[in-house]
Amino acid sequence: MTAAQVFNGAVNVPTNASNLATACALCSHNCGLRVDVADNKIVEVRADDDHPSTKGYSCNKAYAIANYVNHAQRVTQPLKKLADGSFKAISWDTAISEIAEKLNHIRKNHAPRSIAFAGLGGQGNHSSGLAAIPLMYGIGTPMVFTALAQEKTQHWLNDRRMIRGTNDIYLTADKHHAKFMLLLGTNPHISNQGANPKEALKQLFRDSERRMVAVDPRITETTRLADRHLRIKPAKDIYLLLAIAAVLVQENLVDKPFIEQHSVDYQRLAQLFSTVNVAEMAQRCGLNEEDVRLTAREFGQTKPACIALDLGIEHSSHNTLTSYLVRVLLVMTGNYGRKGGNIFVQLFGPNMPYWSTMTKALESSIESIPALLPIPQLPPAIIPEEILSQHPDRIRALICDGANPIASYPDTKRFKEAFAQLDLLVVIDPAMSETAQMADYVLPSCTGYEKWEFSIFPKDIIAPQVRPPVVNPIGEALPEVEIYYRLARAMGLVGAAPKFLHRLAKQARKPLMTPAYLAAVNSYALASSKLQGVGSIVARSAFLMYETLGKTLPNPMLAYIWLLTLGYATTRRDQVIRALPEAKAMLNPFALTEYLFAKILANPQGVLLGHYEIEHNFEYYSKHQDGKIRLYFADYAEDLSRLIAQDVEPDEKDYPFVLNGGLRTGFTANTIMRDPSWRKGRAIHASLYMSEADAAALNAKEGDLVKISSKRSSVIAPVKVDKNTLTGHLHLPNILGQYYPDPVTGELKANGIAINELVDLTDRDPYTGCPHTKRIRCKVELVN
Ligand SMILES: Nc1nc2c(c(=O)[nH]1)N[C@H]1C(S)=C(S)[C@@H](COP(=O)(O)OP(=O)(O)OC[C@H]3O[C@@H](n4cnc5c(=O)[nH]c(N)nc54)[C@H](O)[C@@H]3O)O[C@H]1N2
Ligand SMILES: Nc1nc2c(c(=O)[nH]1)N[C@H]1C(S)=C(S)[C@@H](COP(=O)(O)OP(=O)(O)OC[C@H]3O[C@@H](n4cnc5c(=O)[nH]c(N)nc54)[C@H](O)[C@@H]3O)O[C@H]1N2
Ligand code: SF4
Ligand SMILES: [Mo]
Repeated sequence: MTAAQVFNGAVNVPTNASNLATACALCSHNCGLRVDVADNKIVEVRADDDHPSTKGYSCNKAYAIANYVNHAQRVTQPLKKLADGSFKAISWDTAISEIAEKLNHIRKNHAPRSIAFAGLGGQGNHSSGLAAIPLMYGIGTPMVFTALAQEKTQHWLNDRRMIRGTNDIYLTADKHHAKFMLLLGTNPHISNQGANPKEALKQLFRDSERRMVAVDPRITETTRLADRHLRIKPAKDIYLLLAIAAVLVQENLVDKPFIEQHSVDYQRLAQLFSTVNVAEMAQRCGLNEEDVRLTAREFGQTKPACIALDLGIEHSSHNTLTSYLVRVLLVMTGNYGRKGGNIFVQLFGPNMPYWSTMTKALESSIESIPALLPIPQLPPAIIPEEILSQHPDRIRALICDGANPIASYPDTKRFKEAFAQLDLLVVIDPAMSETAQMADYVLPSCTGYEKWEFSIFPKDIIAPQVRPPVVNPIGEALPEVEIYYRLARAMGLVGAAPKFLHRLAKQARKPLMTPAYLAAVNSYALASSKLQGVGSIVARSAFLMYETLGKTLPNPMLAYIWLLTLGYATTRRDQVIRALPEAKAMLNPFALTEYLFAKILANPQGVLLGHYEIEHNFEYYSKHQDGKIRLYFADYAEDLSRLIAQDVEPDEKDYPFVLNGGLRTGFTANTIMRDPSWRKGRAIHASLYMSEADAAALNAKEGDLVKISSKRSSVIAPVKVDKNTLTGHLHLPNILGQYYPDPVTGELKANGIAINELVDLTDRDPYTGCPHTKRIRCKVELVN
């Protein structure tokens, strides 16, 4: 059967061209780039001065983007696994119809929620979500798992609790305006997290009036720029935050007017903090009490002050509580939602409604949390138990797109066991990843340089970059949005759009006609919906727009971008006017939509479309009627009291080391790069960083092989004697367990260390299910 299609995948870009605007998709900074192309390959890469936010910045990794596109493991045709475990190339039509039939079978004979989605990893290619989420809505399943949900959802949970924060916002340190910055568990100098962090750090360093305190067990490129470096014992940050809160209360350093005007229930918290023994907390952290007190005083007395934190905290102990305490400290000092303190930034798109209901997973007590998507997300750590569950609605089919769970989700063995029990595993990926190798079907996606793409990470300004492809796709690769459309059609979730919608679509961008088109799409979606529920109508509308409006645009994917622009223009007009005063005259929101959309299309290097409200920032995003910040939550207070009373995670004699299982270095990019040769010519990268004292105690020299064992498993790595590493602490770079063919023998060879074999998926945050990849307890032995 021929599958319905909108787009055949051909983008027809010139095979030789220069100075094409694009973006780096190797980390969340998404630097604007210019590339030259010869013979359909990226041959030159330069940072783009015209990118509205990154303004000519890039790091060394940008020059390696061509290695992400061209390598020996590209999937060029849809593949189906045969009984003997080998893969056979099949046509798109066969792949789509077989997968659709299997999904429908599971949906009808079991439950919609037996179908799950895992993905939206990667760092700069997020267009797939624009159609994957409608497909999940159409199927009627809430089972969506993403890397983000195991990294940042604690923040959304706390923003929900404190200000009814919605899933399009994210609290971030305003590094550029802060006079004092407390940095916890992040190395922005290398990871490039936040808006132009290197520039911000440099400015802070040079200005004698501004100070920075970095909290990190390791001496890093960032801590070297700090005025004070607190070399905290790994995973003890919660006690440092408690100590700072205690000093603020006990020494009366809080911003009373801010607290009284903007929050409720502070007194109950103050009472709790007044009982904290600062000296004891400092001791638990392995820090000098005076340094802790000085830090707290500086933080309390310097305004504005911000707190930056990242994965060193987010994948470590008590990460929901650390995220909460950071917010409490910001409120206590009047730096919450204030310029130079921490401010909320947001996605390009509509002002989202507050989502009051959350879905509970079947086996674990984890609830899905709305985060950066118009659908709640669940943490990957619970996938295996949700597959292996005895519940009749357990997960039976998984669509995995833009993620490599076998390498990057916690507890590899449990993932392999669980995946073996699936009725259907579909992987959509440009590369034959470790997960793709386990799949029943592998569908070749274009890379982020072969399709229209956009990246979603919020920046310091609202400046979407929607980038056209710079090279033609390899083989039969398709963009994900087209794959999902075809699946939706083949599953019968949506039918072909009627002629009148196509006719109206041609006029849809004329402001006077936009409402007519939108109304027609929605009412047709409603009327033709055989299925129940709002989700199926949303799904139908999305796919109908892709088909109808999409056909009128340079690429059908742009229909989704138009929809985002419409949402943004109609609900965030004030932000537009702050950046583009000329927009004031455009009173018709559909005229404004068209104005902004035309700008997006005309500026593939990215375009400024809005400025945030930073003076009354949290008020702008608060959805509480009274606008007040909620500070006290009984469950958190109970947990904190327990932690104040004792260190709940004492050292373990049999596993004396704490391993940071995923240090960012200048040569890591999660599992996006397949061919390890982009790191060639330099030292061994996937090695175990160990202090001189620990190496000496083990009698290990640089390059010696050691066995690292956790309660779950063991891995082998060469030693790197690192004078920057704290004794008792270990680091492995986040070069995860990937296997790439040897250029001579063709045999698959390990190119990193399978760190997630060591991680126990039950060792996770009780509120959000975030794993503890930064706090892996282990022992180390020399391999002879
Ligand atoms: N032990 C340990 N585990 C970790 C971490 C750690 O530090 N330590 N870090 C965690 C963090 S913070 C993150 S963000 C996650 C990331 O983990 P994942 O969510 O797995 O994301 P990536 O590693 O970026 O995987 C990207 C996959 O997408 C594919 N891909 C690339 N481009 C495209 C595209 O355009 N379309 C599609 N469909 N696929 C594409 C790649 O080939 C690759 O297979 O890893 C987490 N896992
Ligand atoms: N070069 C590069 N950049 C990247 C990525 C990449 O793969 N490579 N990945 C991107 C992604 S997905 C993410 S999520 C970010 C992560 O970005 P970051 O969080 O900035 O980077 P990490 O190296 O994971 O960890 C930061 C610091 O945490 C410290 N740390 C470890 N344990 C503890 C602890 O218990 N307490 C404290 N206070 N500090 C601790 C480490 O020593 C390290 O210096 O990076 C992004 N940028
Ligand atoms: S890896 Fe990150 S910081 Fe480096 S060029 Fe790419 S997006 Fe920019
Ligand atoms: Mo991440």
